[in-house]
Amino acid sequence: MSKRTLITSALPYANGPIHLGHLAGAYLPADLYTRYRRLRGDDVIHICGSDEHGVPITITADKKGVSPKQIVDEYHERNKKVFREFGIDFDYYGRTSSPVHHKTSQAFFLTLNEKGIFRKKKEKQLCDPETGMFLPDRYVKGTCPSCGYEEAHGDQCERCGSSLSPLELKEPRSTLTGNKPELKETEHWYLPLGDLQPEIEKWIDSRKNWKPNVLGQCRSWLKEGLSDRAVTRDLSWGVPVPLESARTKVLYVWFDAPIGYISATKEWAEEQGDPELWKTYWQDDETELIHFIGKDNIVFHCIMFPLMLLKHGDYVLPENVPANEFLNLEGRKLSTSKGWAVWLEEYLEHFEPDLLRYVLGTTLPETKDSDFSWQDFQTRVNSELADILGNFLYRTLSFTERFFDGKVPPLVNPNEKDLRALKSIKTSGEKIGKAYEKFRLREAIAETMNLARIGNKYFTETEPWKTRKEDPQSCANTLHVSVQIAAALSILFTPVLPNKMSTLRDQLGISGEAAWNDLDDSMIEPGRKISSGDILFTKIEDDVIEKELERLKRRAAEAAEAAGDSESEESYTPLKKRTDFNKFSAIDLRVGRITNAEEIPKADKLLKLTVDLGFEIRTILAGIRKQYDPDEVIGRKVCVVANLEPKKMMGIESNGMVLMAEEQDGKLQFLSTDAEVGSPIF
Ligand code: B3M
Ligand code: ZN
Repeated sequence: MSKRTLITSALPYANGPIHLGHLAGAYLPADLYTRYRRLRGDDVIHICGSDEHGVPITITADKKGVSPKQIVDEYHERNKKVFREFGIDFDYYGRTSSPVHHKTSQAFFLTLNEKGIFRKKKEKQLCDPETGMFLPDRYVKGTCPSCGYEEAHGDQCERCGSSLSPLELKEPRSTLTGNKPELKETEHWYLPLGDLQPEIEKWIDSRKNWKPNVLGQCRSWLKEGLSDRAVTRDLSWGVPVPLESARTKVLYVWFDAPIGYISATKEWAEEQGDPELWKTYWQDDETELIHFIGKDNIVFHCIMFPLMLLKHGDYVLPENVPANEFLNLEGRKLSTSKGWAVWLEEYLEHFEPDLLRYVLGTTLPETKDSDFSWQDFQTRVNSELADILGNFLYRTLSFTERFFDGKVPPLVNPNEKDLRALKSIKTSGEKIGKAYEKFRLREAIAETMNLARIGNKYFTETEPWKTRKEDPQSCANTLHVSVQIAAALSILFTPVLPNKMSTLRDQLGISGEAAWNDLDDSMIEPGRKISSGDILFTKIEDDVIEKELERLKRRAAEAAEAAGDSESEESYTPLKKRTDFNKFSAIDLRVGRITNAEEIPKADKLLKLTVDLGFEIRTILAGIRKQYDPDEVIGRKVCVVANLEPKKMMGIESNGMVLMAEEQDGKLQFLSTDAEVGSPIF
């Protein structure tokens, strides 16, 4: 294990408020992980800050008719504040407009320049014919050359994640005027990614324990071949290029922003009264650098920034980049311009931070896109936080208070059940720790809740309300064991529910910060006075959730009206990446008829279908039970994927797949046909 860990979270653009998508992508996972490592007593710092440069900022400023500085000043403060209120525990929250950052990124550029890394190229660039302005990055939109998405930005396609340059876009248009851009000559400094590809490829191949979604993305870009990237821009907002010959140019925002991690660490060290301290985090090989980001930032953190660091030579490279996929909201892609988002400031007006930390933590888009819904929020708060964790803690504490004078009873002659419950503290702790280490945060949280579930079940099964009279020692043992589990939870849940666990620790009379090393099955000595205090989690009523849904829908409708469209096109599932005809025709689709359908015990989503394909009879499992009764589907003609590898589910081998169409509201419809059973579909 390395000596120290430097954790960074993507620097959010200071051009708008923080919403749930930001939190799920980078900040909450980074915070959970950091808090876990702190619990373990590791030397770890968590660095973040505002990204205050680049076209996203100037476009917002243009739209609002104010200066870029006014925009970043406002959102830097707001975002810093809301992160703090939500409990995102940064050691330092910097900003890229700071003098330290300007100096640091300019020095970085000069080092690479002096080492001869850049290639200077005179090239024709897109320019708006009406305003005469060059159109870098998001000043142009057009069709993505990789996936065909028509709304791709000049620097990146948000659908397939490809990093682009404006000249690569098909059918480009200026976002300033909508005009077709013209070409005008200008000179820029390029990072020659094409030539450097073998170096980065070698480095990526040497990475261990990276998430498959991250490695997969990197490998697919490398396979396509990297193209050179300009690191300078013809703009007036940004870090000035520190060269006489480039007086009117600034650094590309994706060149300076990641260096912001270094600048912010310098400022943090300054604040610690030890200005050189940043060097141990950035220049000592025993530092482990971990970048938490959303998937749209992978190319910059896994290819471009590591290459910059490598070529500079003075810095450590990232150990891991556990990027997350995207969070959808109520089944739709999140979109701030379409009003389809939940902003953190707004959330905090109505609910406590810990509730969202838990619910979002259990639905993080770790391996694939995931969905946040208010209904799910309510269900998880009510049936997990309140009914399991809250109920267990409240029963334990109030029972001890009422019947044992608030004093934790001793454990005498424990039985099998008592010992098993006590043992689960250690086994849970191990599982939870392992999951955190592997960045499997959802699993870590689920395992933590599982310990509360074990405690709650133990309490119910040992029936202390009965044994209180019949067998007082057994009742005392139940309370002793339950209190120990509660104490363990006060440590294990700290990363997720820092505020609630601090209250719980007060109730249990535990002083000092939670520490993993204290985790034990006898943390609370017999005789210790505890107090039940307030109920930690209360249930959320239906009307509260309805209000949130209404607010969301109202805002989306307002945004649609303002934009002049009655139906937002992004309410449809975005199109997948293009595929070639050969891949498509490798799939054998056939017409089939469902001849029998039955439910499968314990599988509440599946129906077991018998499907006649004409030439053979198949058993196929379909995830439609929630919407269809067996009787409704028998006799239907359906489209079947007939050459899929068989797959075993619930002990039954499923041999094919029945195609379904999913409507906007999640309703599944069969694809029906009049064709004869057995007919191929193409
Ligand atoms: N500001 C993009 C984003 O907010 C960018 C991240 C910079 S990290 C160095 O998604
Ligand atoms: Zn694309």
